[in-house]
Amino acid sequence: MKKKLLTAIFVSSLCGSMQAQDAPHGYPYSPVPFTSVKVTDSFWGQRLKASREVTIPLAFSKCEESGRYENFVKAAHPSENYKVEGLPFDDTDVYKTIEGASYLLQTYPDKKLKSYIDSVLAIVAAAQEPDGYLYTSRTMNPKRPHDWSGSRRWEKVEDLSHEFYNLGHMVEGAIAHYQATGKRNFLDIAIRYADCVCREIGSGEGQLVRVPGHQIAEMALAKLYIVTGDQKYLDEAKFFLDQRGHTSRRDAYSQAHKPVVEQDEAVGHAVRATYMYAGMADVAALTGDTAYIHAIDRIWDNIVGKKYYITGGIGATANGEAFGANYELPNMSAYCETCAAIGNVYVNYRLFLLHGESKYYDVLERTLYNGLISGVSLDGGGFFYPNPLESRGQHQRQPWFGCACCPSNICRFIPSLPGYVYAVKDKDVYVNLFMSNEANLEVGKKSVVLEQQTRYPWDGDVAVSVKKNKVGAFAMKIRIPGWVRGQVVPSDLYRYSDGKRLGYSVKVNGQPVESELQDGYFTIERRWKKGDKVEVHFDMEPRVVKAHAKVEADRGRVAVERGPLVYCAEWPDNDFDIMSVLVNHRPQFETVEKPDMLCGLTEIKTGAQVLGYDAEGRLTASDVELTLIPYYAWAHRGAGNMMVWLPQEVSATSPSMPATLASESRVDASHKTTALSAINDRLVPVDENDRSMAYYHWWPKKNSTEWITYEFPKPSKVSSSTVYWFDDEPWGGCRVPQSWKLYYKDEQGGWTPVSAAGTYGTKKGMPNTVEFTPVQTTAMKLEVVLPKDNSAGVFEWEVE
Ligand code: FUB
Ligand code: ZN
Repeated sequence: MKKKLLTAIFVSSLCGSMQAQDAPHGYPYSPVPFTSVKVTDSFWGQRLKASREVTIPLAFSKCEESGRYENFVKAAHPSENYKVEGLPFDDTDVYKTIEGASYLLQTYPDKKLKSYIDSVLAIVAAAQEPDGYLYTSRTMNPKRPHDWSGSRRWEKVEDLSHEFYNLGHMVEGAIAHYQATGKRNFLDIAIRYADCVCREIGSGEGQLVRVPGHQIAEMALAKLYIVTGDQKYLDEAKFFLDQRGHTSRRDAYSQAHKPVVEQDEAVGHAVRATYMYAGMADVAALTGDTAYIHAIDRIWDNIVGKKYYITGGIGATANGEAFGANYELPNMSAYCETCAAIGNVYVNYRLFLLHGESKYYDVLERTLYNGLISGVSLDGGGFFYPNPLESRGQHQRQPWFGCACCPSNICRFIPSLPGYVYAVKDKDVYVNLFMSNEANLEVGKKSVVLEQQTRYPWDGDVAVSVKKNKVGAFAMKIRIPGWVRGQVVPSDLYRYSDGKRLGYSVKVNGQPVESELQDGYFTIERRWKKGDKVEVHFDMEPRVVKAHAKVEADRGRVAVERGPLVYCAEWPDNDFDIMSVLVNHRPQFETVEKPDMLCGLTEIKTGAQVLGYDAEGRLTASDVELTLIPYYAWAHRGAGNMMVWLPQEVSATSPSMPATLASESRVDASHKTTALSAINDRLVPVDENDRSMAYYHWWPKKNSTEWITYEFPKPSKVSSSTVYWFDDEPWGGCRVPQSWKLYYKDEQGGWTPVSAAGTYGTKKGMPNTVEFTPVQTTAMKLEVVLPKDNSAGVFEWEVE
């Protein structure tokens, strides 16, 4: 029997349009949907505007121009002639962009956008197979589907096919669209695909037992259960969780090394992991299964205690886009995928909804203001996939990627942000985030309208006024952030090292009030009247942070924060090499408001020294004023150096090295990227396993002959050259080359091979030196034959 859809009022998308007290989501603390919160803030208003005016239109146009729509058209008319290209989850970028656009529609009705989405959905619907299966990477050419898809449905779903991942994003997008428009054209497609999966996957007779290779279907199916009331979707979500670790897939990369309820460490692919933890929270809330909750509590402790960047990023390593070992938090090579930051927000939000403690919002806020929004440029049109904490200029935001998971996740996350500001439990109203807004809340089934005014994160004054109150007495619970309470994160991973104590105060109608903090909240319980005003003041000063001694990458270094923002040093603000800086042991700070810079920000200035060498090679130190900007604002003014963890001990600095022939040369290469500067930056790995240095690579090219050239500043005599090869086995696509060779520019301007004395070595991450008969020349060429099945890369190429 077809179930009747629950009306929109009962529908929760956890930030969808459910009204608080209906709580079919099962969480003890109820979300306040983003549709109830009108953001009037300048900081977040700017981001929301950029999302509406740039990010989402851009993503739609990229879906169109990159052939993602075309894939659906092809699937509607399959042919053995189609070569299935791209990635088998390209369909999800379409779903995710529709999801973001649907959130916009709820706040900004737009007929044109609505009908554009309808036209896309018509194409999507036509691609669906009669039994509901919708996966263009197979349907367009079932005989020769995508390489990652397997020859039959679900054959590689635990590996790389992403069939369930596509389902998950489809369902999320479809629910958002249904809630925004009341139309079922997307929801029905998603229900048909979900039904197909529920029919074919399970423990019943004739069904296959499979779990998602990439999680998200767990969260999505739980939501589909809430929307439809159909128990089978919740059962399927639970089945996916409970079978994990029991099928043939049993590795840490996909969090299948143990049954989920036995896990206690965050491991493997960080996006997959966070989506799974969020799904566990949703299913736990709906089923009351506390074993899931105990597991995610343990995993959360592990993340915030050992695997969490100061910027709120997670997933330390590019190897498998994954969590690293405990305390493995490198800076330059930090992966910190934007999607993982979004996943981390999902997890912490849900843990708050389960436990009601402010520490989850402390983590959420840190991620949100730093490592998440760094993932999108201020104008909304450029994206980071990894969000490193240090750069030599090799990282720049891009308008789109072949693998576009991050931009399309930004599409759906930013418009949903207003839904994270408040929560309600019975007659308690939680003020969790600080941004100017007007919110229409349901408290004890009655309406309460609050207005929040603040310049946060630039200052710590927040005013909350009661505009309407039909409920009478209720408790307003204001989160006192960890950064005010002297706690960088809810663990000993980071600590303030400046000995300062910040304070806060709260007034009601101008009168100071006191409260013992409960779970991190300041509670004001009273019979509120229209016009009542709460004024909260948080002291906001620059703070110095040190990392746990076990975090090797941060030893001898400090980070600077102010309020919820982490700061960094970036090249355009400092006319010296910031990589050679040494921060004073007792730094004094000055803050400077820059209303016209990068959408308006507050800079921090502090005294420091830069270290270098004089002509005779003696160490020199000069006094400088170091300027810091918020981390999220970096990489908006061209390519160059950036650093979050600033050396404070001499052992951590890298004094500017004397120039070398290579560093003074003009570099060119067969594959032009912003990483070219890594080739002659004078930084080499410490050993074969050190991947923390910047590198240049030719990926995804393979089995071809590539080159790099140095054009010297003046004719020079050279007789030796050293290459440090980059190799990211087993996960990455680069290996040491098949072979390589050196050439010099001869007098006729041609390339002549050098007369090498020894062999051209290919040890990874180690010096491979070739001596040759000296030549007087203006340029050198490094010719590289890439491995047959992989690409190659270099950390450094030296010439002497
Ligand atoms: O596999 C789908 C998405 O692509 C993942 O979430 C990202 O990490 C990227 O690998
Ligand atoms: Zn991503």
